[in-house]
Amino acid sequence: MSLPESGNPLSVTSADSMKAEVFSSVAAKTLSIEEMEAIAKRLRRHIITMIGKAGSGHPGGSLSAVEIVTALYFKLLRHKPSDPQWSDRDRFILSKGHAAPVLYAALAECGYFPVDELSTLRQLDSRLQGHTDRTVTPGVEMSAGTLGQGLSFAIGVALAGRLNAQDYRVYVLLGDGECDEGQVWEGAMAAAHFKVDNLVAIVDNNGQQIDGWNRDVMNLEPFNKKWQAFGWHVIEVDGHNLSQLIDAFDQAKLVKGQPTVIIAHTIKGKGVSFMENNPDFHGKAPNAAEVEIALKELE
Ligand SMILES: Cc1ncc(C[n+]2csc(CCOP(=O)(O)OP(=O)(O)O)c2C)c(N)n1
Repeated sequence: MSLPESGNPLSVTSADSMKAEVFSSVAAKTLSIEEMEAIAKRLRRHIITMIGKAGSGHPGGSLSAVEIVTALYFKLLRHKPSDPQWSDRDRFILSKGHAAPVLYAALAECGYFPVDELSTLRQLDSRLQGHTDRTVTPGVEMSAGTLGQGLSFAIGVALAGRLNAQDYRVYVLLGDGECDEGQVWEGAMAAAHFKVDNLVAIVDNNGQQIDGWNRDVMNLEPFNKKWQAFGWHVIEVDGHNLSQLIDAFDQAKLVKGQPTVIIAHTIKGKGVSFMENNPDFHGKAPNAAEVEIALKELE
């Protein structure tokens, strides 16, 4: 399948919306790793461009999550961009709401709203605010920004699916720094207690948070063992390796009676040399010259 340079790889020109839906899901399932890598690169370009234009935002933690979000939206999730509220959709919940740009980039590329709209990031009256707002943005499941809440929210959504006998799955993306929040561990206990096996948490384990390295701010190790001790099935992957991510998501589907967490080892600022592992770009926009260099690196 050949992908257009920009625009919606999953969109079709047919006027028949039913056909379009079928095409969307089939096309997403059949994308090759190379095609998904091309999408990942496009998401990175969108992130840099929109944050650069806005003059504020969070590039580091958006760039580290690109492959995680790509694997979900372009391979794993059962969703209908033309019907964001479709009741049987799989749910993706971005708990680290400051990484909104990576979600907006994926939603636009899937066709939830026009790619051009990405340039309105953080403007007054835009549907794309700095932190996610489920009341205005098609495809956004949770209003976030206050760290620590997404796992609890996701457990509620997953339990609702169970109560309603729906077979959708729930994916929630947490930051590793976010795991300093006590509410994350209350949620972890509850999810295991209630055997919420339609829930997968992914931790974007980029090693850093707002003030620098986690090991200096609040040591999380032994992270894997903590999740295990709380009753979770734990998988560790290279969070920039799409094949490993897809395998992990597939493996999680087979786990019964307990929730799964995927600890995705990533690099903050991945893909842009001067942003990689650089806490300065946690919450700072690149200036015009930096945008130019970054886009050159992402050609
Ligand atoms: C409850 C709460 N406390 C503090 C903040 C400010 N804040 C925004 S991002 C961030 C660091 C988050 O680190 P991490 O979860 O590792 O995100 P990433 O490094 O992936 O961007 C902090 C402390 C917040 N948004 N919410």
